[in-house]
Amino acid sequence: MAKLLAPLALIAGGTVTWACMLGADSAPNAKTAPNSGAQPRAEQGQRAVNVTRLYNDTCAKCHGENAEGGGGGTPSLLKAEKFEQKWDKPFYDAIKNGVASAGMDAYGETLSDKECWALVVHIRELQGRGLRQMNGSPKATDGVYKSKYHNYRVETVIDQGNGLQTPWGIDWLPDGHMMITNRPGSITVAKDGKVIGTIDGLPKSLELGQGGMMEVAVHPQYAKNGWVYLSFTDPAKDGNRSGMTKIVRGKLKISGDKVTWGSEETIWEAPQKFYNGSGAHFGSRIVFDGKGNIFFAVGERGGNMLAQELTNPYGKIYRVKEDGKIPSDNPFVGVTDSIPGIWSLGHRNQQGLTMDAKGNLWDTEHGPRGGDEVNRIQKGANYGWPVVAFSINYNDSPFQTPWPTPEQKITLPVFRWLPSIGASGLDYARGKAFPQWNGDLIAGGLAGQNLDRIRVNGDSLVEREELIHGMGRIREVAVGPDGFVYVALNQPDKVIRLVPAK
Ligand code: HEC
Ligand SMILES: [Ca+2]
Repeated sequence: MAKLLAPLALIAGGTVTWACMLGADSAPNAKTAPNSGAQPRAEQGQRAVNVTRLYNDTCAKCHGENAEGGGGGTPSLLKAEKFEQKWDKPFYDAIKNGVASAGMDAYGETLSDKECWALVVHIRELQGRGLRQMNGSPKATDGVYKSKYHNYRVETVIDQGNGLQTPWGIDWLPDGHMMITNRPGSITVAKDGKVIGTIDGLPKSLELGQGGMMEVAVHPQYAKNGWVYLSFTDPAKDGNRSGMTKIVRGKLKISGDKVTWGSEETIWEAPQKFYNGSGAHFGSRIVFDGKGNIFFAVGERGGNMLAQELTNPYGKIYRVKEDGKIPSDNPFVGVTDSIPGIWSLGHRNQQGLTMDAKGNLWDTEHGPRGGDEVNRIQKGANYGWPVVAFSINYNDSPFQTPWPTPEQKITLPVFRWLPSIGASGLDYARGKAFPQWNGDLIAGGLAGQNLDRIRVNGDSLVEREELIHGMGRIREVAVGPDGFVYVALNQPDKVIRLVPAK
């Protein structure tokens, strides 16, 4: 035990807090905090432990620098089974309490809970990398991918070079027109796989970091009412380079190849004081519940703890009527000073939102480093950011532990990606194309470049399967009227789809 402690003491003595490093003058202050970007800081006075160093100094002699094991006969952790999320807690407990029978010490007295959890995150990152190297990506034989229930081909729908620029959202009109939003501010319209042009007269949006023109959502009764909903980064009125997520609806006039936007109505916007210059976390998907309401997501805009404040619009999922009015049975209506549209809180950057055929609302959201989440969204629930999280800080220092106390009343994700994939588009399988996937969530990852099928029963993960990997950053997943799975890629900017194969 004493031998193992030596490197730890060194780390503790050799680190400094943010405040020391920056000097008193430039220490983070309240004025800059909400705009300071995505990275949560180590708390003041907390040892800023570097997790990689901690692992290499303390654990690698037995577990190996890449979790490959070997030291004193320690088994490898690079096994698919040990990568499953059900091992989160047992891994954490092993580090905290030791494994006496195996000769592994308990670290719970010398390391904080956050440090013990950060070591699990580090092991997950090593496993993610190691298993990918060993197992590679899903591969096609003669163009056909074989998966557990269905075989499929990947087809290009709109290739690069056709005007797509960081495509963000996809939806279809009943007559087959396909609309694809481009983050810089336009919407591409295609018919039968051919681009016919872009929509004229759209609201002005601001491409600000991760924000810009984002979601397009066609009303389920479009044939009757003609409404199309958009979310985008609305530029601030003062002309500064700052913005905030805004939701509008409007109607399209289509004559030949000319499509024009008009009859615009604002459905939701925040007061100007909440517009900021951060390029982080706009959220922004829009979902219809079929009962006259829409749900939409607004990210935490770099505001961290503000995601917990009911008086602040950041980091929330909203429910409003289709015309923007507030349903009287929303959970925080009448709670002093709270924003009445709020449906759930404690979100970070929800870039995936869908309501399945049973009426369950699902989101996917980004953790910082590790801990991207799939949540089942319930009325009034708190999803924890930044109080509990599966992640660590981008700078390799510990952040939080994932498990709340009962008093905190925080709802845990049903699934978390560790390491992060940059969770983005989300939809659920339906229709005749892939019947044995029906009801399963299909989720995409930006940095992870992965498309996952996720089956959940109630709040438990049943299975997860990777369908494609490494074709580009996946920003949007949309199951088409044909039941095919459409995917908007970024780098290269194109739209592909999964179609059934024998
Ligand atoms: C003296 C060697 C040794 C050191 C040092 C050591 N471990 Fe272990 N550890 C083991 C052995 C052996 C096991 C048991 C493996 C098994 O039963 O499959 C184990 C089990 C574990 C497990 C549970 C694995 C499982 O398959 O359930 C985790 C997680 C773990 N160690 C993490 C760590 C971390 C993190 C550190 C550093 C803080 C550390 N260990 C330090 C030898 C060591
Ligand atoms: Ca959460």
